[in-house]
Amino acid sequence: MGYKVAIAGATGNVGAEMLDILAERGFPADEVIALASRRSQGKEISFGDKTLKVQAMENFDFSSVDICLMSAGGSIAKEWAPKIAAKGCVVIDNSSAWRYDADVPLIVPEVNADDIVDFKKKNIIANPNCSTAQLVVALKPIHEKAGIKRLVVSTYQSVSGGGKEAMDELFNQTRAVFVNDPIEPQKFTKRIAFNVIPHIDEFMEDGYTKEEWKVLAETKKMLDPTIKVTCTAVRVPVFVGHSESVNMELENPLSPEEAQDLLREAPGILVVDKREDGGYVTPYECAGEDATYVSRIREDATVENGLNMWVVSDNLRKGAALNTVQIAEVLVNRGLIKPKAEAAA
Ligand code: 2RA
Repeated sequence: MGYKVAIAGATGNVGAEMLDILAERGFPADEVIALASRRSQGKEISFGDKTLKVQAMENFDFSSVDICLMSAGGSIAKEWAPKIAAKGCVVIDNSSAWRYDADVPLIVPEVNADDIVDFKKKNIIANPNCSTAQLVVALKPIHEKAGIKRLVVSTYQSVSGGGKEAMDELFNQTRAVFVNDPIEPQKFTKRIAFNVIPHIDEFMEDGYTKEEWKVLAETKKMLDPTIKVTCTAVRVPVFVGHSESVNMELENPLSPEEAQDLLREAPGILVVDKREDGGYVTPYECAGEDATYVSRIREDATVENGLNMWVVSDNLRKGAALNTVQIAEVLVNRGLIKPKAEAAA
């Protein structure tokens, strides 16, 4: 007997990827329910070779649902996750609403799958921000072997991280440049076509943005609170795929060759690092892929035990939908939840 799974926010970028990934990976679901706001009620969306009719989340009874994969934004998650969890349905939420709650595990299965047991405290599990998910996958083997003391991260984030409207804005502005139409930024604060913007999410008092703070807070929660982290998060005119320049100061020496070998053995990582023209990855090549790609591994000789690398992944997949489904797989494969229908039979 399989699980009953609901997707809350099924009509968004990430919701659609969640449905695709559940189907691709053959998640053991007997029933998958697509939920969204009342506005989208009745809309049809595809799930594998089936078509699902979107239902309104407001009217939906979660009592018989085992797992809710949620990508509906922070304020909806804040209000709805506890209500859904109270019905005995485990919520795996993709927003930032629950990530920093001490009673909610923040999980990347390749990094800290064992922390998942804490889900019992609130019946909620948080999925990290896209830029942190791929980062910690690449950092974990290095931290285990050589101990990371300090990190300097610069992100190059695609517009899909800002949702469908942000993708449309890049498309429309790019077109406008060629046909000489006026460009008026809407979702972005400045023109994004043929430009880069050093600003993602809101500004905080210390001058950092919330996106940059998330990289700090989430890396510390999942990997090690003693690591010092600083970050600059930048939006770039790429549709899908976040890239990151990562500078590390390690406790112990680790040569680039040793780092390559470690990363090659680590789960979820593909190393493409040929030190020649084109011997590295770009986001365009990683869109639609599941792996976290690592290139340009090299020594930083300006500090003791310094190392640099370039990390790229599909932000809608490993950065969001894939990681959420992988968390659900950990719950199932470790026998942490049983289908409610099985208990009732
Ligand atoms: C972004 N990090 O790229 C966000 C999405 N979670 O805007």
